[in-house]
Amino acid sequence: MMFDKVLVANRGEIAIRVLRTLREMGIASVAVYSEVDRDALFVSHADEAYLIGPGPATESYLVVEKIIDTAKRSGAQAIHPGYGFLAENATFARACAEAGVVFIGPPASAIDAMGSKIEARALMEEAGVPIVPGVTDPVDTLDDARVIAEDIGYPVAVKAAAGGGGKGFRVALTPDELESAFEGARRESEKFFADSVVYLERYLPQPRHVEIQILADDHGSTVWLGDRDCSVQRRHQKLVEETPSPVVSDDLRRRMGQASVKAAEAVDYRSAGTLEYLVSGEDFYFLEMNTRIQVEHTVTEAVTGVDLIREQVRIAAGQPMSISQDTIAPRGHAFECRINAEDAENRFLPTPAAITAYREPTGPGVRVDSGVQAGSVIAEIYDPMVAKLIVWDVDRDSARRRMLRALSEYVVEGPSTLIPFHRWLFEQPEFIEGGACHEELAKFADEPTSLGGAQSDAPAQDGAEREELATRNFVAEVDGRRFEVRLQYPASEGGSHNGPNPGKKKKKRSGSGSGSTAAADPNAIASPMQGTVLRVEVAAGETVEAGQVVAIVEAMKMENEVASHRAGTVADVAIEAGQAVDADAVLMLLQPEG
Ligand code: MV4
Repeated sequence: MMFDKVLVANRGEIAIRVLRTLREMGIASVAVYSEVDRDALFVSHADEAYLIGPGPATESYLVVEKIIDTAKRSGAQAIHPGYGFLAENATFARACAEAGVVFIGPPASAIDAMGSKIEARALMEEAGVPIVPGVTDPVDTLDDARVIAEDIGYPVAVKAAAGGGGKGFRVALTPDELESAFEGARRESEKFFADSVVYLERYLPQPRHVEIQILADDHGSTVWLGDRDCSVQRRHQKLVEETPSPVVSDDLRRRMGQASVKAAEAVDYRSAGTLEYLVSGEDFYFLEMNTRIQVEHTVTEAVTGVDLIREQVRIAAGQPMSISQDTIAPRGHAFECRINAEDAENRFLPTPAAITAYREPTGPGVRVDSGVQAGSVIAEIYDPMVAKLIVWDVDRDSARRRMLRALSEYVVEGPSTLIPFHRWLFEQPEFIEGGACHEELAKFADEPTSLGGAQSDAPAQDGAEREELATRNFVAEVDGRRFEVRLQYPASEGGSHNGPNPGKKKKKRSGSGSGSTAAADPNAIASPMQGTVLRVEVAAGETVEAGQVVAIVEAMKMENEVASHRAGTVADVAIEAGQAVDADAVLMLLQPEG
């Protein structure tokens, strides 16, 4: 029996994505929203909506009882969790079952089985799915790690058992790097997952990240729906996804698909799921299984024509899926660009702000899955990924050009977004050739970077002189010809609609908390960002090499290694572990050179 009413336990673009399918299926929908999301776009896409608490997700979107109570109160028979929040929470899946509400997702046992990366590796090995060479048991001590690493052979990867998506992932290229990789992975895992269990794998140099979409129903059918290449990542954050992978042969793809079906069957999987692999040449190695609908499911939908959310709902209602392996026929090529409210030119830092003007691209082969509109406020407390731009065309290069066309139509004013970054990336020769763009992305590692050229909204500035620029577009007519004029001015001079305000005083940079700023002192090692000092790696009097890590600063739950910009002797350490620092704050001083 199909559901009459379904609750969507999520927010933003994915809530809208699910609500759209529910409406198409004739199923009444229920949204839940936090106080911060009262005016959010997704709420208006639902038939009913319920306030579930304050902004922080731990007090709203993550509170199992509130979500289940709301489902009961509204008469919803099932809950779709989207991705993130409660999507891969086995306790939530079980609580739903106990409350007599259907969880639109896999069985709790399958979530559990894939939750521990170590257990998943053992299960997959048993099922005949190739895994990255390494151990399938926890590695408890550094001494054990040394022995195992020699056995696996360097370079080795140290990974958190509870991890995934790169959290608690460290690499030791040589034995002398093992201690810091081991301790780093442990510490990060403890912090994120309250679990310090780690394991060791061979580190594969420059692999591709290729995943396989699967669907499984209660009627004995498990199918795979092609691959997605997610190799363009920065700090384990995916930026662009595409299908089919430009580096995967038809034979490799078929082997990966068949292995993925075996993998799903081994854990008695139901619903939509994704098998992540590392690909190197014609070989593939299981990394992890994501037991949810993923952000990038859209590119699979674009080439297969299958509505994956609709299949999830059908499967959860006990129906057979509407497709079979021999009716799945991917056609053409699709790309997805994540439109994050982030500034690529400033280390991809989030740019929460109100959207003052907004226009989405449209036209042939273009899909926008967005959670925002003009007037929306992008809140600091939620994910900065606010929209996805998906294009389809008959082949990769046509799709790439179509993406550039769509990006050029996309207008977002207010926050900085990744639109200028994607316009730059999609023109890079390495990207055009289907490369993973490791070097192109490395440019954006630790310091402000200019995208250069006319594409950028904020062109190059001298490092020390750099100041945030605001942009206003004007139209000028000269001799009856129309010109679009982009005016840029220091953001500190006022961002009103009237443009620059010369009367306003310049905003002072930095200041409180951590004392002096590095400005242009060649002897100062500065914090690249506002954050908290986790560790200080050197003491006054020690000599350091250029590039040596001298401190670790945590910001937005990321550990950032601060390296010395030159060789020298530490004259003075200005900070200690636990201390809050501003961006550009002096962490330590080197003795003057010469
Ligand atoms: C690896 C790896 C190399 N060897 N594991 C893990 C989480 C995901 N975000 C990428 N992960 C990797 N795991 C072993 N044994 C390299 C990566 C990796 C990566 C892989 C493909 C494409 C881009 C990547 C960027 C960073 C890390």
